[in-house]
Amino acid sequence: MAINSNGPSPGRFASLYSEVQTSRLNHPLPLPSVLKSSFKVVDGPPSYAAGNPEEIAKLFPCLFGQPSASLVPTGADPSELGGNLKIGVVLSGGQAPGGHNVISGIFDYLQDRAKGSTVYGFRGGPAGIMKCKYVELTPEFIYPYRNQGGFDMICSGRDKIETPEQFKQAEDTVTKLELDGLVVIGGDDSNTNACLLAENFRSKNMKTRVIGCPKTIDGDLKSKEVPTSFGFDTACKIYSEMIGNVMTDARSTGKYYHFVRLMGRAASHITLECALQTHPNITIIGEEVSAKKQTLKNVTDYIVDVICKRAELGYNYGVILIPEGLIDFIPEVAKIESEKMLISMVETELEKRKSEGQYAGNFSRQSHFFGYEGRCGLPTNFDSTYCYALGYAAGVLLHYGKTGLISSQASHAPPKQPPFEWR
Ligand code: FBP
Repeated sequence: MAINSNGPSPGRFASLYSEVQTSRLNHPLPLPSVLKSSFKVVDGPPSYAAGNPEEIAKLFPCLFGQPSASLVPTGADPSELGGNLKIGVVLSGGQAPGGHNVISGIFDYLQDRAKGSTVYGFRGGPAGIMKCKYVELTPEFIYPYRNQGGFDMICSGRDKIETPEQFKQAEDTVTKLELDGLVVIGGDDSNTNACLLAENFRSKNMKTRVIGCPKTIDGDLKSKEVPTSFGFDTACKIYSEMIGNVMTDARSTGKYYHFVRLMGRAASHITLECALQTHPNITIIGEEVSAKKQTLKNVTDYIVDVICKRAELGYNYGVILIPEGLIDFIPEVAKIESEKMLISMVETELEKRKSEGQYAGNFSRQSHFFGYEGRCGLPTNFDSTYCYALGYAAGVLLHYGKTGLISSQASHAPPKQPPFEWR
């Protein structure tokens, strides 16, 4: 049974799924045109390091400088390469909408072009590789997760394969399962770890190849070659809807300032994107605070200045976005709930200004943290399609014996219809 358009009827899941989830099961997943017909993999430019190339070359003596790979349309059919591959897949790090579709894409590629192949899902993240905890993925097992949020198909974890003992455990597992390939679906740390695994297997002449897929809602795993990480699009749209609701609430009552902290520990990309989508009254961007060497007092004063100006106009309400990682950008304070700390500092400063006759408004506030709500939502059409293509392409790369590469989709020409021109 194929999972593509002729999987089990979504009606089977009606008792478990909402109407929306059931309708998402049937949402079509168009592949980029190059993946739909005959193609071959050709070598691209050699890999390089954006910084510290000498150090990185020493860490990856087998892989550094190897060529990247691109897919080009041709008369060749990858099915001719033969099948019977054994592939493992692992979800690593924080959840991001679309992970299930990456797995569906890998699985469908193997069903379409390498028949007779087997896919194992490692349970609970990299720990599943080290402990050899896995499940064999079948069409029936995978299908209900198609276009659904979360990582619950095989679950994730934040363990890393770092020590010599852990590398040995990973070697034992891939040897026991006779894996031809392993796909690591993860963020920057996880993909670095994937590359170390690839280097380790290659240096020992093991047959297992490793391919990464770029995931993180934080949106900070990107480069010229990797236009975006999956999950960012969905998470920002979910948060933006919630922020929009809070903005409407604020305007409806005219009563509160809402301080909204948004997920994104090391980067403020989510906060910036949500600000662009919703236009709140104030947005604090951690990288900007850091670049301007601002202190907490500077940030507080900026917020208080805006609140005072709005009060003069008769507006004693508003919405303020704060990135989760703000405190990491201001080294002077420890890790605490930044929105609550800012509220307290803003209240103190407003009281001071009131006593000095500089502020005559009313200040009531609410605090929010929008984080986990956005990590497991139903993937948007973009993330659904992007992830499916990422997984499909990861299957191609492994079929062609590639290792130490990250699967990527990019548009080389302004697309008429988004997914079809991706390569
Ligand atoms: P990944 O980089 O692994 O995708 O996770 C990043 C993140 O979304 C951060 O923004 C957030 O602070 C963190 O996960 C929280 O995750 P948890 O509480 O599950 O460790």
